Amino acid sequence: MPFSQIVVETEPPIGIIRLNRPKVLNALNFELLRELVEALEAFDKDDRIRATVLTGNDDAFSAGADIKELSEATPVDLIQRNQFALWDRLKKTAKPIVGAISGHALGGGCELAMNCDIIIASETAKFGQPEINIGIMPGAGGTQRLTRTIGKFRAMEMILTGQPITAREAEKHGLVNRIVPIEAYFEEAKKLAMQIAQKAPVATRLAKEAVLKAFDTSLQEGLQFERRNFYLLFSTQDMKEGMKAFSEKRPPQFKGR
Ligand code: CO8
Repeated sequence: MPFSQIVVETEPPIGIIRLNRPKVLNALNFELLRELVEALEAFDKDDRIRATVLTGNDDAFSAGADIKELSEATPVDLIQRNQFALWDRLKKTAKPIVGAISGHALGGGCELAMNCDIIIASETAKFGQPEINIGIMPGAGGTQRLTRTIGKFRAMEMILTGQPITAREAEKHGLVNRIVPIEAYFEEAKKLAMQIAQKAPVATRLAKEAVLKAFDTSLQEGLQFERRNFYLLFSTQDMKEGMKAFSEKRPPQFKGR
């Protein structure tokens, strides 16, 4: 599949997607988002791939929506382009995504980071929702995901002042899993993706789905959802294999069946 705004690599069992518009700090234009969603959907269908690392470059994960593309847009343009349909598809990615984030993660870039399942940040990473500085507000989930992740008061300050936070602050407030030196963040993310990729694929998928449910259901509904997924795993060959391997004191051979 030819891509012009991202670089896609496979190192089975992991896939790697790099945002690749370095001259504009990986600003998210429509084309980039479309390619990103297509690449993630292709990985979801590819049995060789079990987890993805999503990254930018050392200076920028992404500085947000492409302001040049947005500046002339009318509400009708936005509706016709239907960019949000791409964000909805992104949200449905089934396999785990580990974000390897360095430099700017701003606006839509911060929102994209929050669509990852785990975030490894370099010590230079900066997270922010600066939309207010250009007369708009977060539009791809920032007001909701940031608030649920770091709490109302911190989210309110970031969104109303537009002031970014450092990697250290992000770590302290639970917006990233951990910070590593800039030379190591990508490798660390790959290592983590590789670790996840060794697990039973169906269990991984259903567990991710159940954790994400916690964002938009009541506890009771979430628990029911979790239980259904739990039951479902007892119909997989991998469940039998995992438990047999434990008894036989050997590593399991998961097949994704
Ligand atoms: N869009 C387009 N171009 C950008 C963007 C962007 N978001 N960010 C940086 N660039 C470009 C600059 O224009 C510049 O290009 P050129 O060299 O041609 O002038 C190049 O990247 C380098 O940028 P700077 O010279 O500004 O680099 P600095 O190191 O001086 O500053 C900053 C870095 C602080 C990151 C600065 O570039 C900046 O403030 N960027 C804008 C950040 C921002 O406001 N992001 C939010 C955008 S709005 C948004 O994300 C809404 C999401 C809603 C999603 C729903 C979509 C429908």
